[in-house]
Amino acid sequence: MSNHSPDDHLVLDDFRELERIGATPAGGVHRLSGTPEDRLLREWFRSRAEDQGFEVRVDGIGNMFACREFTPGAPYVLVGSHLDSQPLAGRFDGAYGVLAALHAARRVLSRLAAEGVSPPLNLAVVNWFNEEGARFAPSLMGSSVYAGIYSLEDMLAVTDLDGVSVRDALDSIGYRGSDEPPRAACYAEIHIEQGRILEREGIDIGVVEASWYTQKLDITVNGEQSHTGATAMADRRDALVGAAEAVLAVHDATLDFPEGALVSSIGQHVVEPNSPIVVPRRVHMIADLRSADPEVVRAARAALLDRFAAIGEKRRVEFEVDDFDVREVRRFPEAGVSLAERVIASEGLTSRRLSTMAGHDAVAMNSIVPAVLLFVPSVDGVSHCERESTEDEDMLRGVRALTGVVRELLERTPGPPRSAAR
Ligand code: HGY
Ligand code: MN
Ligand code: MN
Repeated sequence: MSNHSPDDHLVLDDFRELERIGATPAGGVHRLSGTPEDRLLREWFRSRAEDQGFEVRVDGIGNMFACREFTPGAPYVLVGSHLDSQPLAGRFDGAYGVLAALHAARRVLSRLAAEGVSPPLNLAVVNWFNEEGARFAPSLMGSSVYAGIYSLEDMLAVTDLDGVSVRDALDSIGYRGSDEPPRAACYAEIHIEQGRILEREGIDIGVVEASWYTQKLDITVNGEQSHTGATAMADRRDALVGAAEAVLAVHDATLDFPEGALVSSIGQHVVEPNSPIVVPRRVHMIADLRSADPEVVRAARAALLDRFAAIGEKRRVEFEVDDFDVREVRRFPEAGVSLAERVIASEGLTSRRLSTMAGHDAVAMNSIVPAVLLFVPSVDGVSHCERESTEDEDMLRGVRALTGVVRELLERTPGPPRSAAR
């Protein structure tokens, strides 16, 4: 017999239902933005929110806000994460945070009713559009439009590899809304760590104090299309051979720095025309560079541009390289970090501060309002893969921590707006 309370069972039962949407045979999920799976996720979110008496709004980029007003005209404590996933990925990334936010909100409503209190701030649970940036780049898209980092029109015009636009994808699932989103006073999010620190140190909750510097390189390698059988080797200008050397150069760039200082990979590449009898004319690739220190990424980027020029010379191909999805290092407000530490300790849980290498909607929101980002342990530290996992007990501890943080935030925000908040 499990020692879970009926309320804990509500959380776990909900997660078991959520993980069935877009489930893959290998135990993961495949839930790309703007797909039929995304629509099912949104309907799940809407039904859970409306069951609790929240009013659901959908804004122009498909962000969903389950709103509860306590004080007319007051700004909102936003709490949430994302329901979209990477391809063939994990059940927990983002989805756990939305589930936890819905249940933390439910528990806070009960506490407020029991206390007979109507807080000065309002509450909204958020499902952000396209946090993952898998089908439509860049990542953190919905929260970045909300934060004014990207324009709505530019993001609606972004297309996937098949040429489908964000606008058409959202229209195809009926979720390109027109509601005015709630005005944020502050933001809270809980997420799986996607690293090994909490598990290795046996810590219950991570409190994020800073986010890494990250950027993408949009790389195009241009060669010349020719016959793989009839063209003399000396006459070939093979874009894929040049791209292959560039992939290794991006990976090996990390060797020029201390262990762990830089992480880099090329995760996506498209070969044209991708025929077995044609020497490739063009390869388009996206490189992801991240470091706690912006100077490390900048130095690696400069060295890579030199390497690409040398590879182009040697392989007689041309490189075009553009920067995008650049995210500066941002510190989370100390007032929010210490508020979270206090709440977590009052719950009898342990915590430690750490940085996030991965991007999260809280990183975008932290650019406009005070944000609090919490982590729960990841089994083996893996994520963006089907064996991604977090233990039930850790999920439940996270809901307890988030509930306490949201209850506190409804009384006071941890610091002033960071810029022109909505
Ligand atoms: O960008 C990120 O790190 C996130 O996983 N989308
Ligand atoms: Mn995520
Ligand atoms: Mn992710």
